[in-house]
Amino acid sequence: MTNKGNMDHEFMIVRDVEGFHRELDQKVMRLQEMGMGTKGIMHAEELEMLHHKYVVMGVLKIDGVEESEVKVKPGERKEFFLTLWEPGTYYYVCAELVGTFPHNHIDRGM
Ligand SMILES: [Cu+2]
Repeated sequence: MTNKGNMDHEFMIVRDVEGFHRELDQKVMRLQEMGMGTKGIMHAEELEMLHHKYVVMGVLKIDGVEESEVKVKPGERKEFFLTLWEPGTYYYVCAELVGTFPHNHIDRGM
């Protein structure tokens, strides 16, 4: 995967994309109401926890190492292996907030 854009992106696999999207929006809104700034929210532990709640684990590997997501910086290229063990519907999303804050990249169709 190559990031040809000028913003950070990530690739993660989720099953409940609507639940993740909704909770992400709600959490960002709640942190804003609490007075947290943009940078603080982008690096908030609460959002990281939300990623962990929804991400499908055990399906992504980079250089043989299991990862929960693939992060790519502008211009960066990363090769990874995706193995889905169970049949079903999976979604690949980018929940980054950079460049779209307070919205996330899922809102932009990523
Ligand atoms: Cu993105």
